[in-house]
Amino acid sequence: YEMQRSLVGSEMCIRDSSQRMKRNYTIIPLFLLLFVAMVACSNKSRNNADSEGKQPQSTVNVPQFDADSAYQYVKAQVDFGPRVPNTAAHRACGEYLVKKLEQFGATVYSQQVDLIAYDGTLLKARNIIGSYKPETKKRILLLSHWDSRPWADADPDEKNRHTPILGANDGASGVGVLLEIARQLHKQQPELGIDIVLVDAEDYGPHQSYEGTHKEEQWALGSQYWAQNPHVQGYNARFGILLDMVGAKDATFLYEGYSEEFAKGINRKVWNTANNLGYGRYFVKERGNTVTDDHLFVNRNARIPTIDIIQCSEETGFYENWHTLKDDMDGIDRNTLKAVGQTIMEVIYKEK
Ligand code: AHN
Ligand code: ZN
Repeated sequence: YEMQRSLVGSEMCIRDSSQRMKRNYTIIPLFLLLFVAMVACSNKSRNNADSEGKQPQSTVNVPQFDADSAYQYVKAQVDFGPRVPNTAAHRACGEYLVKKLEQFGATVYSQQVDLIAYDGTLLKARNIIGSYKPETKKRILLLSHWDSRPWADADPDEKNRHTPILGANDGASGVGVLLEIARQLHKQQPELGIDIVLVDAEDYGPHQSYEGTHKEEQWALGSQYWAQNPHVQGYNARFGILLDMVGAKDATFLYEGYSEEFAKGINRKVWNTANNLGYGRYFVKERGNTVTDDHLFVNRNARIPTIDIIQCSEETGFYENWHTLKDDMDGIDRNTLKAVGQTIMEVIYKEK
């Protein structure tokens, strides 16, 4: 309001002085004053640039990833309820994700496709892609699945094993981190183009009680579709990073097997970056499990070297509340979101 008032005021000043111009020459010192002010201003901004970075071309300022913001994006998804394909919550969350990526200035692609699950269920699936600098050839791919598992088939309580899960960590955490990265990308773009690919129908793999054959192709249906039908023809990226279960307190991320096989150098780049930032207690430089996850099909079918940042543990293999009804917001810790988010920010903004 104050700003508007002063604007109106200065406008009136100009009108007043132009009327005076016809009568006398007081306008000349006014122009002089304006000129001096303009020179002073331009010097000031140049001085600021000098003091902030001596060589603006060689130093990149990596923005700060806001973990509170990421946490809110995780919660917003969980608040829809389980995001199981063919449900109203799933459709509403899909709309929310498209809206957020648009709000954050991405070029948004939506792939709506019918996919057939292992048990014959037709899934109304939707891959959602947000692209930054879509015209740029040099690109980085960031992925996470946004659906949640239809059943808590790993729940310790047998009667819960056919109830859908909230997937706060398994699903929403990775997407929450990527939405916060999108918000940062809107404010300041890195040199490379970035594609945020939110894949659907990752977690509709066979129920633990399923008697038929278990195959890896029964998982990650959305990423399999995307790898064979990318959002733009001939799509390629220098490398990809998949986020899966990146929000639990004291999570540890180890070198996952397929990531080592297909993209060892990217694993080293990311883990070294994390350790240099002081996140070595999360990014532990040890070999972990081999996991059938979205990155497998991106590596195999799209042939983009892609790693999986996924929580591993000795006891259960994954996150302790994996595929249980306890995978809710209580398991989400901002410090872990920050460690993962800031590491990815560092990697994507430093890439030349
Ligand atoms: C399998 O259980 C075969 N893969 C785990 C991939 C996954 C499920 N990630 C999250 N949920
Ligand atoms: Zn899962």
